[in-house]
Amino acid sequence: MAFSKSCDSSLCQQPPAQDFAREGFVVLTEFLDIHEVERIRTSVESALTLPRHPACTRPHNTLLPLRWNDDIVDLVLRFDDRVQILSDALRADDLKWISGYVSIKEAHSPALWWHQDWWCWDHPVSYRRAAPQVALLCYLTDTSVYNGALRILPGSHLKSAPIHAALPEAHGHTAEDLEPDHIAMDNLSDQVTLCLKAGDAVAIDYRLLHGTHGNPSEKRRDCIILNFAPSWKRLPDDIKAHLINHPAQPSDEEIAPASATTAKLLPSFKGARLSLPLNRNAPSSFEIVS
Ligand SMILES: O=C(O)CCC(=O)C(=O)O
Repeated sequence: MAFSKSCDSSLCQQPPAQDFAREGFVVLTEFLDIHEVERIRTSVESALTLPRHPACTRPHNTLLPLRWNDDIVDLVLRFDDRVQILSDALRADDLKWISGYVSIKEAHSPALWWHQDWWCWDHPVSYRRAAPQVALLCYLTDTSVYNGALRILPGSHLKSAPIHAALPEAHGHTAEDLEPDHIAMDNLSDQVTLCLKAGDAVAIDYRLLHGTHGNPSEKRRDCIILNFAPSWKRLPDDIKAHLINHPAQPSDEEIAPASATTAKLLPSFKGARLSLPLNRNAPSSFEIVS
């Protein structure tokens, strides 16, 4: 099997109907043009030369945090029409940017285990149909099952699947000890693998189960992740107070957003910032109907 092989059509599925609310994901092809991809790649190379916090390296995946005034965030979000494309695809009524990361799948790295990113499963907002948070993943390289393509389980944001009961905590340390043959590392019969081109993006509900194929290739695979609240105005105050407290957001002393578009996307909240207790474990059995 040639690891440099591009997407094998027998292994990469065409995504099903693009209904974000129902499926929990939506693909945005050619979200970035190739010149922007090149510029972002250059910025990623510089970011990689800076000292890194050890917490950013988790098994089989390195995350470099981005802040509101980072040029990579500005490069992705600087155009109103592009932000509108994202907003329309999500049917967002008050889209706000929360945080961002460069997500790296190193060469020769095994799969990233099945997980979801929602962090507050004890809160009633978790059981609304509408996504409380969304991750936009913008790929800087063509991806395939041979270099860390994303795999997702459609609909798993609204209804548990048998695998929910077997998963370690999403960003916890128990995942470090997973054997390669653990179910959390394996292919699932209902999964969809998204073999995307450099410049394509996919937006996923934070509650959606996802992971990546391994990257047995010789080359690093990079992705920019930007996280949003699609309906900031409808979020409960305690969730807003927690999100506005994210280190990626401007502190009380920081002003002057990098560009007008980025400024419009920053959330505002008049109350005090707070840190809610985290629960990253989805119930092993749930169904969200209303
Ligand atoms: O880098 C990717 O393709 C996925 C990263 C991911 O699943 C995550 O950061 O939650």
